Amino acid sequence: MQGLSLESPFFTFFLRLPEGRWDLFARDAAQIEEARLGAGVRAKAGGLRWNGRMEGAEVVHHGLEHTLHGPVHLARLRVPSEGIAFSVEFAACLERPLFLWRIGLENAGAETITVDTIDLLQLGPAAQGDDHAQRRGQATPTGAVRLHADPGDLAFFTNGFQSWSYAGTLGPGDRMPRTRLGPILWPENPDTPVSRRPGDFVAHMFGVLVDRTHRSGLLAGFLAQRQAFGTLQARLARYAPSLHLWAHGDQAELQSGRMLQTDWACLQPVAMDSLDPLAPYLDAVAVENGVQADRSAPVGWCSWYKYMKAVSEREIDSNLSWAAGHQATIPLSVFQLDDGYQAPDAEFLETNDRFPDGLGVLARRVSSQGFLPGLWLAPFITAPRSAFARRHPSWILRGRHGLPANAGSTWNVLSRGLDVTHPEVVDWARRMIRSAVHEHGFGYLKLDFLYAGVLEARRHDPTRTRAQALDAMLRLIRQEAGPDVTLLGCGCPMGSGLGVFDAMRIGTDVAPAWHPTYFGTQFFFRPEPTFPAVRNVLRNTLARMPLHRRWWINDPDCLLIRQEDTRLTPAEVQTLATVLALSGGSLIVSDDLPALAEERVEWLARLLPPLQGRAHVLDALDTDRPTEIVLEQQGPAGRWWLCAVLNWDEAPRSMPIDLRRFGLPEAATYLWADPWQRQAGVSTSSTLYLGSIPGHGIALLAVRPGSVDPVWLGDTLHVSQGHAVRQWETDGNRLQALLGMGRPRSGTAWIWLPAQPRAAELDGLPLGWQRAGEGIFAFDLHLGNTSRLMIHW
Ligand code: 9PG
Repeated sequence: MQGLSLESPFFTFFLRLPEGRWDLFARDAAQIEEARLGAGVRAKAGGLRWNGRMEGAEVVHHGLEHTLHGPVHLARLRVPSEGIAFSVEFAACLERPLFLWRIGLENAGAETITVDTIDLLQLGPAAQGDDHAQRRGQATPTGAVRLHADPGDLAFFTNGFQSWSYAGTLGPGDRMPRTRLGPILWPENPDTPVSRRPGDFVAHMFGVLVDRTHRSGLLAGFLAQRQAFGTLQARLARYAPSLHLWAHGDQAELQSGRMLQTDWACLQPVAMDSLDPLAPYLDAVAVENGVQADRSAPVGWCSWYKYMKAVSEREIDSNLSWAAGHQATIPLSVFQLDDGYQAPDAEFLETNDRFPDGLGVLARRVSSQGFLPGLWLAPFITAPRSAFARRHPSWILRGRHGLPANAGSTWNVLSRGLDVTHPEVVDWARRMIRSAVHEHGFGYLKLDFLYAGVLEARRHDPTRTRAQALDAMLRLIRQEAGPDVTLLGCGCPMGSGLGVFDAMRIGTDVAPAWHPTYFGTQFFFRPEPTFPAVRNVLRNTLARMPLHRRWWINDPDCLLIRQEDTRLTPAEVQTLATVLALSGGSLIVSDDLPALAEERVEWLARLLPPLQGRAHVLDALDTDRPTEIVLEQQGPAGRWWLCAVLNWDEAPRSMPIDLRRFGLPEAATYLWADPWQRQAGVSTSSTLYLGSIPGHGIALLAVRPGSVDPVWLGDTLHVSQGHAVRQWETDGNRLQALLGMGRPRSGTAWIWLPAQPRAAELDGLPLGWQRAGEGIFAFDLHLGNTSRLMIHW
C-alpha cells in the first residue's frame, strides 16, 4: 500500500496515498481508522469541496523537526487541487502524548474565494439530519474512532465557546444543554449545529470523548484559536461513535496568492483516572500561546452582584471605607467598579450623575486607600438606540441583509456588536483603554461581552476570520494597557484570551440563589444551563478547573457571602466559598461589606490569602455534577490533603470518602478535621464515613496520615487548614510551634497528641483545650501576626 508513516513512543500514524485517509494508533488506547481531511470554499463559479484526497501530493518534508512542543516526527505534504494548493502537516510529538496536524489553504487561482469550513477530522457516521455534515458532503459513513475493543459507557466532556457557556461531561442519554430563552440570551458560536438528540454534542476549541467503563478517552481540539474558531462534534453511539473537528472559515475572503493556515489540531489519549488527565494538551496550549500564568490571583471587591446597574459613588465609598478599615484582618487588594457608572449617551468614559466626581477621582480615591482600582468596560457591545450607536452606524456588525446582528438581550434590549476590524473601532477601543489605564489610573480592567466582537456578520475587513479579527483586537488592547495592568476577560471566546488576559471568567454569572431564579421564581428558569446561579457557577468552575494557572488565572466569578438579600442557605454559601477557594482562582467578594454579619466576615477571613496551586476534580470527566475535589498541601507541619465532597442534592446525604481515590498514601490511621462542621477524628479505615452533608453542602476535610508525633489536623484559621503553622518542633514530650497568618487571626485548631496535655501556652500565657476525639484536642487560638504555641504532655 502506498503511503507515509510517522512513529513516536506514543503513536503510530499511517497516511494512505492517494486516498488521503489516515490511521492513528495510540499505545494501549484509542484508535482512529480512515480519518480524512476536507475543506469547503466558495468561488464565483460556485462551491468547491476538497474531500481530502491527495492525488498528486508531494511530500515536502518527512523527518525530525524541533518545535515549541519538543522534537516531533513531521510530514509536510503539498496537495494541488482545483485552484487551491493545500499544505498538510502531521506531527507526532516524541516527548509527550500529542499528535498534531494542520491544513493550509493557498488560493492558487486568480480570483478571490471565501472559506467555509476546514475539516480536520471526520470519523464515524454523520448524524441523521445533520445538515452541517451533509453540507460538507459527509453523509456517507467514513472512518472510525475506537476507545476500546469492547466499547463501554461513553461520555463527552464539552468545553463551551465563551466564558459563560456550559462546560461539563454528558452521557449518551443527555441532550446538549441549551437555553430556552432563544435569541434573548447571548448568541453562542454561529455555524455550529446544536442537535436536540440525546448523545449528540458540540464542544468548542476542545472536547474529550471518554469510555467510563474502561476509564480511557481521547481529547480532540486545537492548540490555539488565533486563525479560526474550532468546533468538535461528537455522537455517542456505543459501537460507532462520531467525531468531527473543524475550523470555521467564516466566509473570510482568501485573495489570490493568500494562504489561511489552521491552528494546530491536536489529539491526546486520556487516562481518566490519572490525577491530571488533560495536562499534556492544556500545557501545550499554554506553550503555543506564550502564556505566563505566574501572577497571584486577584483578591478584592466588585460592585456588580449587590448594586448592579444602580451602583453609586456613595456605595463605592462606604464599601471602600469598610475595606480600608478592615485591611489588617481582611486583606483585599482589588477594588472594582462594575457596570452602571456610564452616562446614558457616553462615547467614552463619561459617568452618569450617580458618579459626579468622574472616574479619575474615583480611581485616585481607591488607590489612596491602598487598593488597586478596577474598572468594568464592555468595549464591543452597545444598546441599539444608544447615542453611541446612532453616532457610529458603520461600527455596528450587520448580517448579510444589512440587518444588525443580535448580540443578545443584555440590558432588556437586543444589543449590538461592534466590528473590531473597523479602523475607527480599533482606534476608539485603543484610546479608551489608554485613557482608563494611563489617564485615569485603573490598574485592573474587566473587559466584558467580548463575544459581541465575533458575531456572525459581514466585516469591514472581509479577509479576516472572526478568530483573527478578535485576536488582533485583543492583542492591541494588551499593548495599550501595558504589561503591568491586570486584564480580566469576560464573556470572552475562551481560546482568544490566551496570552492576552491574566484572568479569565470561566463560567456564567453568580447570583444569590442556587438555581436560576428570575423575579423570585424558579418556574421555567430553573433548568437554564447558563443563567446566573450558584449551581451553574460551580459546574463550570469544576469542569474548567484544570485550565487554572495554565491558560490564565481562572475567575469563577464573585463570592456572595452575605446573610441577607440572598436565597442561599448557609450550607450553600459554604459550598460556594469552598469551591472558589479550592479552585485557587480570583477571589472577589461582591456584597455590601458594612452589612456583613460577623460570622460571614469570619468566613471571608478564612479564605485569605487564596490557596496556591490547582485542585483536581476527580470525577470531572464522568459527570457534570462532580463531587470529589482534592488539593495537596505542604508546609512545616508536613503534607496534607484537602479533600472536599459536594452534595448536589436538595436533601442531606452521607457520602463515604475513599481516601485512596484522593491520592492519600496507605496508612494505619488517618487524622481528619472538618472546619465547617467543627469536628475532627481518627480513622483506621481508608474510607471515611462522616455524618451526612447538608443539601447543596460540602464537606471540606484536611486529612493526614497518623503519626507517633503531634499532628496539626486542621483549623478554622485558614481554608488551607495548615498554613498558619510556620514552625513545628517536637522535643521529647513537648511541642513548640510558631503560628500566624501575618495578621491577627482567631480560630480553633485541632491537634493530635500522643497523650493528654498537661499544660499549654500561647505567647507565654496559659491556654485551655477541649477533648475533641481520640487523642485529639481543640485549642481556641487568638494569634497575633505570629504567635508561639507550647504544649506539654
Ligand atoms: C454587567 C455584568 C457583570 C457580570 C458579567 C456580565 O445576557 N445577559 O443579559 C447578560 C447580562 C449580564 C451579564 C451576562 C449576561 O453579566 O458577567 O459579571 O459585569 O455583565 O452588566
